[in-house]
Formats: sequence, structure tokens, C-alpha cells
Amino acid sequence: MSQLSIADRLQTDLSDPHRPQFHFLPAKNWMNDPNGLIQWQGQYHLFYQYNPNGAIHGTIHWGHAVSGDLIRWTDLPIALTPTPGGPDAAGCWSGCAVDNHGVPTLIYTGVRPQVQCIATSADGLVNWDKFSGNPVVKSPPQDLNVVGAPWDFRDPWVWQEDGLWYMLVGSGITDIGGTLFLYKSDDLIDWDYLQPIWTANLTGNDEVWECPALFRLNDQHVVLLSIQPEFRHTYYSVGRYADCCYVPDTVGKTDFGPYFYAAQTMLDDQSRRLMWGWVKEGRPVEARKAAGWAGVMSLPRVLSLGADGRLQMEPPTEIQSIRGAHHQVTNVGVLAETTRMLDGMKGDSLEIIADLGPGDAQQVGLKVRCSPGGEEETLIYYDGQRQCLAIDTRRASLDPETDRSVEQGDFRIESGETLQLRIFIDRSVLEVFANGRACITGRVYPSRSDSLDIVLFATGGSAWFKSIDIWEMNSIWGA
Ligand code: DQQ
Repeated sequence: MSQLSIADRLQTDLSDPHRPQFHFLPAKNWMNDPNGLIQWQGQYHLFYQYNPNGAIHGTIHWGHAVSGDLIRWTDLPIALTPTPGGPDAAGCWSGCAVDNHGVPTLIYTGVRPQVQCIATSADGLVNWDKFSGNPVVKSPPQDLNVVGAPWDFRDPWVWQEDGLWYMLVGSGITDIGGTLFLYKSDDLIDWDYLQPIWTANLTGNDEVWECPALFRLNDQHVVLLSIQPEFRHTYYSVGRYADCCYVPDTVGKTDFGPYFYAAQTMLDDQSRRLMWGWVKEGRPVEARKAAGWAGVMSLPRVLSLGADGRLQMEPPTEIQSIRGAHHQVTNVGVLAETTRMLDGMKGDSLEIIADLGPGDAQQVGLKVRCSPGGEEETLIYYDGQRQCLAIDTRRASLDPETDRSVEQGDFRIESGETLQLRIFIDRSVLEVFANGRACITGRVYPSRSDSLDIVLFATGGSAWFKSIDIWEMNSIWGA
């Protein structure tokens, strides 16, 4: 496997200004979806879609990393490699992991065509033996007009209920929308098709629902799915699942930015439902190839349900273990149409917690990754008039090839509430949590090495920053 030592990793990280320091990504090459998330003997295992042959999507294997604390990861050998002549010869695509009475088992999609396969490990999740009878599901139900050539039918999500195994497989029905097919088994090998649990067209143009998940959260059920051809968001729905049918109450986006995709979750031994997503790149293929890597794993997010029935998320407390030097300012007023630079506080590897009263400002927030002359800057803000949370990357980089846009999502501050923006800046990754409930992820690639300043701003009225705490974040690859 193309693995780098910790020392090599550190060297690579230091010489590449865009390479994240405290988000997981493999030492080099392409990574996409999180797969097979599972806690085993106290260790968190993160598998992921991986191309060991370059920084582009292709020859998809399952990479593997392990962590005792959710934050610092150790690379393990590749878990799944396509078998020439086998049902996964063209790639080991996404799937999940389960504990089958003590036997760790991966259920994944082999291509091409897309079929469902399983593999087991007898040595603590390092080496994996593919089942000789793969594929365990050879094709989608025949009586439905399934999209794709020959079909789109992938990303198994498996759980146990009343002693039986159930599996959802993502797919779509021509001219109708995305769908999730439900199967049942008592041994993970022989599967009976039951029915679609939910079919809908959420974007107006849903062809395929991929990377599905269904899990209980409090007394509700949550469905996650990512939609093609949109390829921008992982959507969630909170609702009720009973008698093999899912009835949605609400539908929303897990993240307002266009980079957080193919999210998957796991339940840990503290009963936390943890979610990771693939953070996509915002620069062209040539730049990715030149960098030698593409794709980053989001920070883990702890899921909960809000009083309004919507999905909420915030980072786990473990993230605090990589906080370094701390800076704080309190009680800073920012008048309408003015900015205020935070003296002596800057960086590209930071956690910022800003607690503020938006006052009568129309837009209030922070500019980060700013150059001293303002040539480069990224705005993270709350828009009180439009009631949304936004990231504006239109001036994030002087490099014209990188993404630039304004991304936003509905976000309301309830009466009596202040706004808390919790911002993780990790070189080219920005992950923003607002009031522990909404998230927006961005990618920025400033071209200047001095694009490190932090500036407060308000427009249309004045705002009051009660406190701003900033921590310099340590690399997760350090000693
Ligand atoms: N990525 C995998 C598929 C999945 C897609 C292929 C989502 O299994 O549907 O790498 O990003």
C-alpha cells in the first residue's frame, strides 16, 4: 500500500499550504465516501473509498484507518481490493460494516454491474476475506423500471432487528425519482427482496439515491441519502419507519455547502450517533493531480434531534484535545458598514467560537483567510434579513481556477438566543457549526501565504460580539 510514515506525512503536510492538518485524509491519492464505520473493541474504524493509483476517482478500493479518540488516526493496510474477474473487478464501492455475532462483516457494492458483496475478517478488521459466493444480491427487483445501464443499485446499509438482518440499497425508478429497496436475511448471505421503503423526487430531478442510511434517533427514525445527478448534498429526513415503510415528517440538508456528500453514521459505545461526510474538492482535476491528493473526511458530527424535529449536529468534545494556544477577546462592538481586524490572532489551522448578538445588522460575521490588503477573504455570516447562514468564497483566492460562490441555507435565531458560530479552519477546509444545529462546509485555496487574518464585520446595522475564543489547532499527525 502507498503508505507514508508519520514523519513523511508531517513533511508532506508542512510543504502543502492547502493540505488539512486535523481532518483525516489518506497520505496521498484520491479519497471519497466514508464506509464501514464501526467501533470494534473500543477502536473507531473508518473505511473509505480510495484510489491507490492517483488523485482521481478510479480503481476504487477500501482504505482503512483506526482511532482511539475519533480525532487522531492511524493508517491501516487497504481493506478491500478489486478482484480481477470477480464481481467487484471494476471497483469496491460504498457500503457498511456490521458485527455478525462476533464476526466483523463488510457489505459493499461490487461493480460492474452493481451487485452487493460481503467480506469478513478473522484478524480484528485488518485483513478481509471475500465470500466465495459473492455477489449475495445479483440484481435489483426485475418488475420495476430501475434507472441506469444496466442499473444503478448500490451502497448497502445493513442493520439488525428482531434477530433478522435488513438491508437498504440505493437506486432510482425511471421518471419517478430516487428509491431505497429493502431486503431481509437471516445470515447476510441469502437475501429476500421486500419492497421500496420510500420513493420520491426531492430535488425535482432525482435519478438515483445513493449512500442511504436508516437509524433510530430518540423515538424517531432518520433517513440519510445523497442524490444524483445533484451531487451536492447529503439530505436527511426525520420520520417514522414501520412495517417496511418510511413516512417522512421533515426533509432537510445535513450541510448547506456543496462539498459535504455521501455521509454515513455509526452508533458508538457512548450511544452517540456519529456522522462523517466526504468533503469534496473545490479546485480542478489538474490541481488535484499536482497536489497528489483529493478528498478529505469531515470532522465527526454528533447528531441529535431539535425541539422542532429537525436534525442537529455538533462536533464531539474530543476535538478539544487538539486545541493549542488560546486567545480571547470580549465585548467588541462593530458598527454598520465597518470591519474590525483581530490583532495578533491569525492562522490557517484554528478553531474559533464567536458568540454574538446580531443586533440590527443585516449581515454579521467573520472574514477569515484574509490577506492584509483584503485581496483574498472568505466571509462566514448570518443574514438576519433573509434568515440564513452563508459562506461567500467569491474572493477566497486570486487563483481563478478555484470555486467561488455564495452558499447559504435557512437558519433562524430564536428569540432570546444569541448566535454562536463555531468555525474550524483547516487550511483549505472550513467547517462551520451554528448554534450546535446547522452546518455549512466550504473549500478555499488562498494563493497568498499571508491570507491568515480574521476580521469582524457588520452591514446594514451594528452588532455586538460578546466573546471570541480562538485556539490554534495542533496537527493530528504530530507526536
Ligand atoms: N461513491 C461510490 C458509490 C457511491 C458514490 C463510488 C457516492 O458507491 O454511490 O466511489 O459518492
